[in-house]
Order: sequence, then structure tokens, then C-alpha cells
Amino acid sequence: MEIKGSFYPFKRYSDNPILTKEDVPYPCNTVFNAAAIKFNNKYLLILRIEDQRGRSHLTLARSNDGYNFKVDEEIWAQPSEDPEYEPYERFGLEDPRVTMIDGTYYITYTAFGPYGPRVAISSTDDFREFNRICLATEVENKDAVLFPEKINGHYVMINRPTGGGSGAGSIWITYSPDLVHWGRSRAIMTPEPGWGGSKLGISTPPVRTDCGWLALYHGVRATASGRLYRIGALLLDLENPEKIIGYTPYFIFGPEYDYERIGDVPNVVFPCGLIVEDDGMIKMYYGAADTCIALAEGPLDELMKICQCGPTTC
Ligand code: M1P
Repeated sequence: MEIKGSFYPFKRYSDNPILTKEDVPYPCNTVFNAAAIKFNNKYLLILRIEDQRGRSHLTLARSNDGYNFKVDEEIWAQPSEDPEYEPYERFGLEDPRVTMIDGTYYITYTAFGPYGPRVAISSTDDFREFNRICLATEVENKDAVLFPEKINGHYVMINRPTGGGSGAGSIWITYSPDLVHWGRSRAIMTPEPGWGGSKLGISTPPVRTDCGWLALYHGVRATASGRLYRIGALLLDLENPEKIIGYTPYFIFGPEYDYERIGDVPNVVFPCGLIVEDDGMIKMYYGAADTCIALAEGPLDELMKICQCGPTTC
């Protein structure tokens, strides 16, 4: 197979990590796995912050330049007390991702409770209100992202149900007329022996490019000393997003530095947010070792090139 471009398109920011628990203005255990978006010309991260009970909530951080963030004093979203949500969010809100659709911002997150993890969706127009829309899946499902526009009249979500059998840890796609009722679900990518052999999950919301929907995904390999989380990229057909038209069969980013190797969960890089700048550079915000947040940057065209050296191309 001919490899076009670099294996490693992302360069780490020299002052990584960009956020640690020391930057959070109240006591907590860790800050990691943040959604990212530009709002009112500012960079905004939706942080997953784990408290000292081991339960997570969401707090916003803001920046003028995408590198230096200030964390809000107040928590933005905590487990709901509404009886419809409470049993499913009791243990926390985890791993947010954000997508703008028709001017409204939609947040997908993992609602975690006694029955297990399930995907929830909320919305906001102003990043003040956090309006719960629904619990979108049953349990044992997480790593969900929404596409930034309806496709063929439907909202589209990618997520990762787990379960026994050969379907364990595969990436799935599902459709909805109203963001509440989801169906026509099918698996689009399943683990193969190698760097993502144990499970896969989508990492970042799809970005429209001329060639297809571009998204990052994570692959997990179970090793003798624990799980290793690394990142690949994939391209989905613009009209038929369940069709993979290119992907990196190798990982393009993995834990190397101490802040990625050492922490509450070692050897984890876990992006939940991508921002594509006007000059074609991508900012990838990722949780490192489930303990802090770091940033890496790379050119979009390089990422597109290496996606297209997978088994299929557009
Ligand atoms: O500890 C690594 C990651 O493990 C889970 O991710 P996944 O279910 O995709 O394997 C999540 O808890 C995630 O938050 C965490 O970073």
C-alpha cells in the first residue's frame, strides 16, 4: 500500500498540557476529554471534570486564542434531579461532544448511572442554558457525535454500543427525524487485530470537506500492562455517511509524553473536539491519561491525504 503524506500529521503544542486540575477554580480530581467549538469568536471547551467522589460534571472554559483557557467559576451541567433523567445520570456526565446544527449547539454526552452508560443529547443557544432533549440510547452505549447538518432529511449520529459477541466495541450510525427517536442503526466499523483490536469509538464530530465527512476515531488495544488508546482518522461519504470512503488503517496519534503516559488512566489520548481554522490548520483538543487536557495541531489537507491511503478512496 502506498502511504501518501506523514504518518503523524499532528504536532503537540509546546506548552502542553493546556489545562490541569490546578486551573479549575474549585476542588476536583481531574479535568479531561473536552468538547471544543468557536462561539462568538472565542474558543470554548466543554470540560469533563471529575470530582473527588469520582463523578463527572461539565464546566466551560474560554479562550481568545485557543491556547490559553480560563475555566468558569460555576459548573455548567451536573447530574439532573428530574426523575426522567436522575436514575441515568446519577453517577455523572462524561465525554461531551458539541455540534452546531442550524445555529443551535447540540451536546452529546455519556449519562452514567447505576444501569450503565447511555447517550444523552442537550442543546443550547447561548452556552448559559443546558436544555436536555433526550436520553437517546439504551445503556452500554457511548462515544456519540452528531453530524452538523441533516442528511437526506434526517439527523445523523454515530455512537458505540458495546455488548458481547463479535459486535463488541464497533462504531455504529443511526438516524432520527427529530433528535429524539433513533433507528435504522447499523455498524460501520469493527475492530480488527492490531492497534484498535479491542474496541473502537468515534472521537470527534464529523467535519464537512469536499471529499467527505472527516472524523477522528480512537482504537483501543488491550496489552499486558493495560489498555492503550490511540487515534486514527476516517472519511465518510457526504450523501451516504454509513459508507467509509477512506481511513487510516494505522494510528496517527498516540501517547508518548509523560502527561499522556502517566495519570489516573495511563496511556490514553482521547480527543472529543476539533476546530478547523480558516488557514486550514486543525486544533485537536484531547484528554491525556484521564487527567489533563492537551492540544495538538496539524494541516487538514495532510489528514485528508493520509485518510485516502486506506483501502478505499473518494
Ligand atoms: O479511560 C480511557 C477512556 O475510557 C472510556 O472510553 P471508551 O469507553 O471509549 O473506552 C471513557 O470512560 C473515557 O472517558 C476514558 O477517557
